[in-house]
Amino acid sequence: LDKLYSFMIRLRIPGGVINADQWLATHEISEQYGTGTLKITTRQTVQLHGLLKHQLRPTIQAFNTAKLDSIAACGDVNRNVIVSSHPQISPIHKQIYEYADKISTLLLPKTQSYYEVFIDGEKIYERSSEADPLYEDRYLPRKFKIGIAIPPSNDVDVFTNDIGLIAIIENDELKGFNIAIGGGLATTHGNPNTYSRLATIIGFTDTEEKTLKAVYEILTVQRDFGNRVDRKLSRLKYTVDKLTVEGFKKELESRIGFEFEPERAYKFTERSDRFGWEQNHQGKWFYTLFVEHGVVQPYQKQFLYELAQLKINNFIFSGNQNLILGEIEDKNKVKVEALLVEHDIEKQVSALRKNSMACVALPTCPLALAEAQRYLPELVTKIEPLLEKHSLTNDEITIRMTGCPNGCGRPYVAELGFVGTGPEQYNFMLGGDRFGERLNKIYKEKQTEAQILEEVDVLLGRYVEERLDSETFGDYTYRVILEK
Ligand code: SRM
Ligand code: SF4
Repeated sequence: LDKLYSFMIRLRIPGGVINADQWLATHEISEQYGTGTLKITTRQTVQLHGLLKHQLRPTIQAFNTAKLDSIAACGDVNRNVIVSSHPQISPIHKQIYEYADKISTLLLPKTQSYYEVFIDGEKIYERSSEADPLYEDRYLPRKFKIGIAIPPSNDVDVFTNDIGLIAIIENDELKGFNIAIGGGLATTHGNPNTYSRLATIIGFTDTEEKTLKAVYEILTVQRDFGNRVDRKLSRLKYTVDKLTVEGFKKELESRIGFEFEPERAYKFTERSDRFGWEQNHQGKWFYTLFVEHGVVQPYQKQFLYELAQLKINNFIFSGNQNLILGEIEDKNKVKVEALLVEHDIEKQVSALRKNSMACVALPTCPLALAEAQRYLPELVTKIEPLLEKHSLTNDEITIRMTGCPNGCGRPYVAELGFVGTGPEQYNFMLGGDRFGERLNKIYKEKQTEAQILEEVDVLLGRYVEERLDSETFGDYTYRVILEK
């Protein structure tokens, strides 16, 4: 008898877009194997939990048949590449979105073991012939993440990625990308050498060739200079600080053979998803569905299954753990609307809840010290009356929670951040801005629910009294509360 191992599978979906057939396959696979729950992650993909060891192969094979895979969704390699998810943001969204796929493919490990182990068991290459010029024989020192933002939206929290690309668009034409390096969020309680860091822009590239080359070589610098002794200090952010930004850039430019142009101007003015109906420049419709912390509820799952059967839209996962029903022709909108009504999908949700994010945490995450996705909905319910009391119900304050300091729900760039320290206790973080351009800081340590609610009440009251014109909650707490 073997132990009853249970696994989680996370798909690699660059840019987070799948078609209706792939949704149907994912639905059916989740019904057949695992817990039945589909969980949308903060990096535009889905996870299935609770797969038993003997279910792994058939699950991965079924995904493979649907042209979906989980290669490099975990491990010391480049992870799922994310890109601003709302195609209606820009008429050239598709062009930029394609970079996610190109970058993901460029940085895939060359090993064929995945197919050997999970798909047909056939040895495709001799190991010696599996040359991998990028990862060589040692992979990267640590996981690696890339995000592409399409201003004005920073829904991917671009500066929290190891590499952040910011699309520079002028007159609906893609001019190139500002390239930022060294973002990363995780800290470790009690280890002062660990820290969150927002990526630093090092310059601009104007062609696809130059952009891809720069991205590729940033990984080779990290491969060659990254810390391979202490995994707590091995992300790119520490390598950048060790070499200094200028030193890193110099090493990079010597590898790419050209110098970066100065960064170009851009502006982020939004980060949350655009819920409900929106239309793009071609008249196609997009409907953004709120999925609290990415956990697709049974009634939503049934709705999505029936919708997918009509094959009139695609499915786009957002970096905020929500789902966009995309590319709907005008003539088909009414069919989607009918299903939305039939399944009672459209619920009244407060602005705070819509802007909330939580990581998986308990019971499946082995690193969790406290609850997150199972508890944040309850905490938000308790904060909502306080918002009403201070006439802030429609204020789009961001609130994020994680069960430990690894930061999977990106709480360090929220206006209200809660980072688990132990059962029912959280570090209370304040001062992040609304659009993900400033880290927050610890305001109070190890807070219980009662303490959190008391503090939030006072802070909201003071905010209403003392804010400057159109000052956001995050900017106010940064200016007034953290200053002191
Ligand atoms: Fe994460 C580890 C879940 C996004 C930083 N993360 C984990 C593991 C795999 C726990 C483990 O190692 O055993 C979690 C699985 C829990 C479970 O039961 O499913 C887990 N991370 C998640 C997801 C599912 C959270 C969610 O609720 O959406 C996100 C999956 C993203 C994806 O699709 O690839 C997720 N993780 C993030 C993010 C946010 C992001 O990337 O935008 C971060 C912070 C950003 C960063 O990387 O700095 C993040 N996860 C970590 C870390 C700390 C890494 C570090 O630099 O030290 C770990 C632990 C580790 O790697 O050792 C971790
Ligand atoms: Fe697990 Fe911590 Fe990530 Fe939450 S932040 S999913 S508790 S590793």
